[in-house]
Amino acid sequence: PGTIHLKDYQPPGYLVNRTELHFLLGEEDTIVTSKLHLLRNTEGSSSGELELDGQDLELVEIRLDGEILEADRYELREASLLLRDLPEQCLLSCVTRIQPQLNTSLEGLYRSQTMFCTQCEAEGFRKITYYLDRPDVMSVFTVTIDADASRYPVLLSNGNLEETTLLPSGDTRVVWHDPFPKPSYLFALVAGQLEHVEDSFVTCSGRDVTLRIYVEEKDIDKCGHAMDSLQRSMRWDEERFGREYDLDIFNVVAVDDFNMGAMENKSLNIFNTSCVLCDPDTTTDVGYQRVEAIVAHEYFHNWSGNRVTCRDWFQLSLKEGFTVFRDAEFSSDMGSRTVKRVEDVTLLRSAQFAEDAGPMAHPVRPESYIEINNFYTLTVYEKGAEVVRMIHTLLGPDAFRAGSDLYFERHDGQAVTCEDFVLAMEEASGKDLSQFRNWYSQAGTPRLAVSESWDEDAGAYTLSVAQSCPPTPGQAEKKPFVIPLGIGLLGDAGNLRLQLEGEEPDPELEDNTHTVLMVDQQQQDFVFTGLPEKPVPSLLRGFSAPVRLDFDYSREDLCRLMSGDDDGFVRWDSAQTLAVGVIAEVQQQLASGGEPVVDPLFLQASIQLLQDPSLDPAMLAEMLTLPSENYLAELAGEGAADVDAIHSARRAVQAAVGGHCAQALEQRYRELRVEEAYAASGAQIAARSLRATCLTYLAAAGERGLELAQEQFSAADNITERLSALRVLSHFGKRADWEQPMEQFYKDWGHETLAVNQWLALQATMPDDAAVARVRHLMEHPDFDIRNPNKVRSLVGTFAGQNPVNFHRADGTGYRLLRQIVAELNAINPQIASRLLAPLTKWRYYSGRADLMRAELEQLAALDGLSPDVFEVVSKSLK
Ligand code: B3K
Ligand code: ZN
Repeated sequence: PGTIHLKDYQPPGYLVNRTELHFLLGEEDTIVTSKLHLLRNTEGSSSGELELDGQDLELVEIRLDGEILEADRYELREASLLLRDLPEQCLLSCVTRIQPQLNTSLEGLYRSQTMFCTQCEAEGFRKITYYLDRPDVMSVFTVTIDADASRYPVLLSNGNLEETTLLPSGDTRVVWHDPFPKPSYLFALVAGQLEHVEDSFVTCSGRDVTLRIYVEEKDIDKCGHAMDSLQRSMRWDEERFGREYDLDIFNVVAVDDFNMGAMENKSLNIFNTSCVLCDPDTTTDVGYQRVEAIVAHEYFHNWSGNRVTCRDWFQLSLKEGFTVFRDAEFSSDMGSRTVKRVEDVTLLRSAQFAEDAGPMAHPVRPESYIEINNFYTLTVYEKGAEVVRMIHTLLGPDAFRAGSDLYFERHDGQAVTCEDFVLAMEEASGKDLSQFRNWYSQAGTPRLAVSESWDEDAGAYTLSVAQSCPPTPGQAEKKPFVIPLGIGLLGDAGNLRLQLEGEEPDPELEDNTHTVLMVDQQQQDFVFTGLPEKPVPSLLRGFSAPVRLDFDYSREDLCRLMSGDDDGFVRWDSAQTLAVGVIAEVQQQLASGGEPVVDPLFLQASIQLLQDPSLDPAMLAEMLTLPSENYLAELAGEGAADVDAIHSARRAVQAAVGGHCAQALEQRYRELRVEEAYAASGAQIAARSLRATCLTYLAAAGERGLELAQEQFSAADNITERLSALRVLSHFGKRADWEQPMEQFYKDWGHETLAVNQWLALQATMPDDAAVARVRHLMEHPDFDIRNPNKVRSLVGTFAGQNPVNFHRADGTGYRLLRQIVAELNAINPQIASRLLAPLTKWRYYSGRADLMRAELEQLAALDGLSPDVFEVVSKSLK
C-alpha cells in the first residue's frame, strides 16, 4: 500500500453540485443508483479526466447525460473508476450492486443485527457507489430508499423526509432531502425494525426541532439520559458558542455493531449502543458520563465538522480537536471542572504520551499516512483538544469566542484547514500565533525542566525553565514550542501575590496569585520579586500545556501543595507525584530483596486527605487513586518498564495505605453509602466513586475489604456497585471469593448485552495466573462474537490494554493470544484489528520482553493478505 502526503494535496478536478441516490435494499444484495451532477472545478487541473473512488463494487451500468457510456470512455481500476473526455458539466449515473450482508468491515453499508446501517467516515462511502469520496467535495444529497416495509418499517437518511409512498411492488419508498451541502463521509442511511422516543427543543431563534432516538424495542426505556444530554448540549452550544441547530429534525440511532463510539452524520447521528443507552443495571456511573459527553460531542460536530468541515484528512484535528475541546468544556460545566480535567489529563499522560513516544508518533496535523483510519488517534483528538485549549488560554475567553465566531461565519459551508482556524483566531485577537503553529507540525511530548533559586536578601525567586522535545519518526530536531505555563507560588499562609520583575503591578487585578508564563525559548528565567519568604512553586496549573514537567520537589513540599494550593489540578498532581516516588522506592526495596517500607509521610498524607471535610468526594477519590500501572510503565521509559515489579510495588503501597488508614477508610465507606434510589447525579456518583476507592484499599490490606465487597455485591441496586465489588473480589480475593458472585452476575444480567460486555471486560483484567486461559475460554463463550467490536474490545482489548502482568507474561502467551486474534480480525475487520494491535507496538518499553513482542509483530508482517491498516502499524513498529 502507498503513502499519501499532505504536500501532494490537489483540489478536485470536478465538483458534484447535486447527488441523487436510489437504494433498493434487498436480502441478497442492494442496488444503488447514483446521479451525480458534475461541474468542472475552476480551481482544479481542468482536464476532462475524472477518477471516482470505488471499492468492492459491482458496476452494473454507467451513463453520461442519459446515454450508456462506451467501454473505451472509462476504465475500471483496483479501487476506482477512471473517466475520460468528460464535458465541463454533465450528469453521470451509475448502477452498482453491493452486498451489505457480507460486509464485516462495518464500513460503508452493512448489517447490524436485523437492520441496515452505514458508516462512511473516513472513506466508507466508496463502498456504496463510485464517488469523489473526499471531504472537500460538498454536495446536496437527495436519497430515495425502497424497501420491504414489513422488515424495515423505519427508513432514514439525512435531512428532511420529503415523501413516503407505497410502491406497486409492495415496497415502501421514502425520499429524504438534506439542504446543506456535505461531503460523502457525512452521508447516512438506516433501515430497520426500530422503536423511538421523541422529544423536542426550541432553539434560541424559536425553531421547533423534533428530537428522536431510535433503538430496538427492548431498549426503549434506556434513552432518557441521552435525550436529556442532547437537549442540554443544544442549549449549551447556543449559550457558550452561539451555535444554533439548523434543521427541523435531529435523529439518533443506536446500533450494536459499530467500529467506534458514534458518528456525526448530518441530522442522523449513528451511535454504538454502548454510547447512548443508559440504565442503572447496564450502565456504570462512568458510562452515564460517557454517554453525556459523546452525545454532546456528536451534536457539537454539527457546526465544528459538518457546517465547516475538513479540506482533507490531514486536517482531521480541525474538527476533532476543536470538538473534543468543546465537549470537555460542556462536561466541565455540567459537573466538576477539576475532576473532568484530572480525568482528561490521566488519559493523556498514560496513553497519548505513550503514542507520542512510540513508532506511530505523528503531529496533530500529520504529514503522511498509509491508512487514514489509523489516524483517529489520541494525538489528533486529545492532544488536538489541548492545542485548542492553549489557544483559549493565550487569547482569553472573549477573544477566543470572537475567533470561533469569525471562523464559523467565514467558513460556513466550506472545507478548510487547521491553518484557517488559527488565522481566524489571530485575526479576532490581534495575537501572533506564528510560533504557536509548531504544535500542529511537530510530534512528540515537550519536556520542561524547571529549577529554582532564591535570593533571601532581595526577596527574589527565580524559576529557570528549559524546554526540549525528543526526536520522533521523521523529525530529529524540534523548534521551540510556545508553552503557556500556569503558575502560582505557595507561601506559609497560602498563595502569594505575584510580581514579575520588569512588569508593572496591575492594580486592577484583585487576584494576582495566578499567572501564565510564556515559555517560548529553549531556556528562560522568570524572576518574581517582593516575596516575604521562599515559596513552593505551583507549576503547570490546570495542566496548561500537554508537556512533561520535571521539578525536584521534596516530599514535604508536595504535601504542602497537595493540601494547600489554590489550584485543584496541582493538588491532585502533587498527590500523584508523591505516589510515583513512593511506589518507585518500594519497587527498589523489593528488587533488593527487602521488606517494603512505605514512607510514613505518605501514609499520614493519605489519612489527612481522608479526613479533609472540605474535599469533594469525587476529587478525593481521584487524589487517593494511585497512578495506574500503565502510567508507571510509561514513566519508566524505553527499556526500563518492568511490569511485574510495578505491579508488586503498587500492590504493596495499596496494602500499606489500606492497613494504615483502615479505620478512616471504613468510616468514609459507611458514611458515603447512598440510601436513595439510583440516580446518575454528581453527588451520588462522587459518593460511589470514593466508596469504591476505599473498598479497594481495604481489600488490598486484608479480609475486611473482601467481606464488605461481598455485602456490597448482594445489596447493590445498580451495576456500578455490583462491578466495583466484583472487581475488588476478583482482584484481591481467592477463587472462592469471586467465583459465585461472578456466576451470579451472569445469571442475573446475561440477557443484557451491555452488562455482559462489562462482565467480560472485568474478567479480562484479573491479575491472577489463569488470566490468559480465562480469556481464551471466554472467547468460546456463546456471548462472545469476533464480528462484534464491542465484544472484541471488552475481552481482548481490555486484556491487552489493562492487564499488564498477564499480557506481558514472560512465557509470551499473552502476546500470542493478541497476535492470533489480530491475524483473524485482519480479514474480518481491519480497523478493529489495527486498533487492537497498539499494545504490541510499545515493545521498546518492556525490558526483557522486546524480543517476544517483536517476534509476534514479525509473524503478522509475514501474513498473507495483510490489510493496509495492519500493515501500516506493523511495519512502522518494526522500523
Ligand atoms: N467522526 C467519528 C469518527 C470516525 C472514525 C472513522 N474511522 C466520531 C467522532 O469523532 O465524533
Ligand atoms: Zn468527533
